[in-house]
Amino acid sequence: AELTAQMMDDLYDGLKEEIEEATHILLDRGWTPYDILTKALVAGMTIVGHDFRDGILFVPEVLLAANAMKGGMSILKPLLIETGAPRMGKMVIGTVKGDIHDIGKNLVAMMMEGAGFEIIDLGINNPVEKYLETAAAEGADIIGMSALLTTTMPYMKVVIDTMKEQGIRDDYIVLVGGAPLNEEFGRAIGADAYCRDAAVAVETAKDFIA
Ligand code: B1M
Repeated sequence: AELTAQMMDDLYDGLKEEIEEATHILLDRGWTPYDILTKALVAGMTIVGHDFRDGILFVPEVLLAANAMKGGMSILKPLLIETGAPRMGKMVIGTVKGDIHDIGKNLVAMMMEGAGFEIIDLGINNPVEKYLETAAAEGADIIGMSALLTTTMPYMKVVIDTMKEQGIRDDYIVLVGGAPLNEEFGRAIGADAYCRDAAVAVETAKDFIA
């Protein structure tokens, strides 16, 4: 518990090497990758988010914190994705146009991969064409969209409406997520489901594929 508190402080201060070191220590102590992610890294980023909102932290500091978080995530990634899980299906995932937040999306991609899904990660700032062309070319089962800004989340509806116009809406399971979204928004834009976090995304995807 002391070490996780220290990690939250180090994340806040953007200390990447310290985060990496502590991640290794917790693994050595037998922590699961998922617990390290949620109880140390995501918990720490939540505090950063509050102080960012309140004008105590600014973009440069938050970038450093994000960079430190990614350091920890890159250690956990191989552990999360190496499973004997049977192949479940294919998902194209990306952050929507105008939005460059990618930590949550990366986490979802990692956990989905660990659960046996094949992931095509489109990265950030994706226009509708990118989602739809890739999904068609790859024969994807699921399209996943992430948005962290209230100004970019409406773009998810643009993607779904375009799918309807092209008559391909029902060819894919559409899952959406990101901090400013909620269940009601997901329903309103015509997504198949809103996923609160990465674990819910995995469970939801499994339910739809089964
Ligand atoms: Co930004 N930012 N940011 N930011 N940033 C937020 C989102 C904000 C809430 C901060 C705040 O004010 N409290 C605020 C948005 C306010 C609003 O829209 N109402 C905000 C703002 C304003 C901005 C800028 C506009 C700031 C500026 O320039 N003035 C700017 C926008 C740039 C742009 O995108 N065009 C900006 C920039 C940045 C940084 C670059 C500095 C950095 C991003 C670095 C990066 O991602 N590589 C950053 C960060 C780090 C944040 C906060 C602090 C943390 C986000 C994060 O990584 N969380 C964030 C505060 C917050 O969210 N409370 C904030 C950890 C992550 C694990 O959680 O992403 O929620 P999350 O993902 C979760 C779930 O949401 C879900 O599962 C994940 C794992 O459990 N999920 C999905 C997410 N995507 C999913 C997709 C799915 C399923 C589930 O698909 C199926």
